[in-house]
Amino acid sequence: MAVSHEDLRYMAAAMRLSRWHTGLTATNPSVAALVVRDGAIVGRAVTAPGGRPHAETQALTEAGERARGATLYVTLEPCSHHGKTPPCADAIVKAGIARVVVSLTDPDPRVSGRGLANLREAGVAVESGVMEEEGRRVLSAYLMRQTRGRPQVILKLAVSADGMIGRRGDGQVSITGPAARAQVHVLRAETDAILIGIGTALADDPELTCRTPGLQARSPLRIVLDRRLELPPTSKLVRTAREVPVLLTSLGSAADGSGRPARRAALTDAGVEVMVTESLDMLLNALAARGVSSLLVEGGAAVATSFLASGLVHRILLFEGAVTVGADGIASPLTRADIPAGFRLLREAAFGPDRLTEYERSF
Ligand code: AOF
Ligand code: ZN
Repeated sequence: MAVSHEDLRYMAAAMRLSRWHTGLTATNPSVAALVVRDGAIVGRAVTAPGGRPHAETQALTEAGERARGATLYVTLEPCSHHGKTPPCADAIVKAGIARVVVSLTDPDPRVSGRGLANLREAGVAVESGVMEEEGRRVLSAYLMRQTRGRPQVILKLAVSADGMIGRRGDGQVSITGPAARAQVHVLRAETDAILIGIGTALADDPELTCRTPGLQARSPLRIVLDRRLELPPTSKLVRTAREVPVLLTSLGSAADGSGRPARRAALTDAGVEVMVTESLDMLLNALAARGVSSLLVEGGAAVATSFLASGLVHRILLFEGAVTVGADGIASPLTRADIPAGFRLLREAAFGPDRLTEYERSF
């Protein structure tokens, strides 16, 4: 059976639903499933927080007997492996689903086409590749970790009208207003980890948590590039390390970080994890290995420059504020006029007086 207009409509609905748990399902992607029978949705679900149960089994439970003969829409190939839960493909067959419409096949080596093959063998009609481009975007972080062994890197910059990202010295300056800041908090909730340099940590004493009402439980792992372990034990990051994890990474020579045992001990006693890696590449590999699929890079200029220079950035979010910083400003490593080659415009949006331009690079 060919893909109908109705199939596209339900798959689009499933894509929207899947975003609901982005950032909440740990190493598992946030997948959505809809059971549709006689033009009505009789079961709908998204991968549960923490990653289990999977979307399909929950949607089938909701549908109950109505699943018999129905169509299941799912954003990722149903799993075929006995992991922490039994295979979704088996549950689909058992529930009597007649047709399964899928966007992407699952690159997890335990699945990788076997979910679809098992369904077909059991006599279920399968349509895959439906809205595949949108599916790739929605699941881009998971795909990056599974296929490249690295998290998807999102670089966020807030640039003033005169091209600055901050002010030298003590004078703090707010480049964007409350609406843009709220958007950044939502972004933090959707990403698995957030990274800043020690310069920004010392200058701003940020908390880097998600403080949007209702989303606080989604704060990401907080990472500071801190070669000499300079983050003060009195900083907000260290003081909250037991509630939301903090990872200090000492890049480059192992000597600096590990050569300061007293500092290291004070930090680890406060619940901070210290990791020595030789390069950004190795840091990203280590993060992916522990299940981090997306990394938000938030500052400052030196960190942004080194990520851009090493070609590790997949998405750029450029917030442009209406304020002017002036001569003592810190110039942004990037403005709309010099977005690196290979990035294409994804969307533009306004947040109060501020403007967001988002770019992505394909890999
Ligand atoms: C599905 N439906 O909703 C999701 C799936 O550790 P486990 O056993 O939970 O397996 C994790 C893998 O399951 C993950 O790598 C991915 O292949 C798949 N995710 N599969 O059928 C879902 N979230
Ligand atoms: Zn499953």
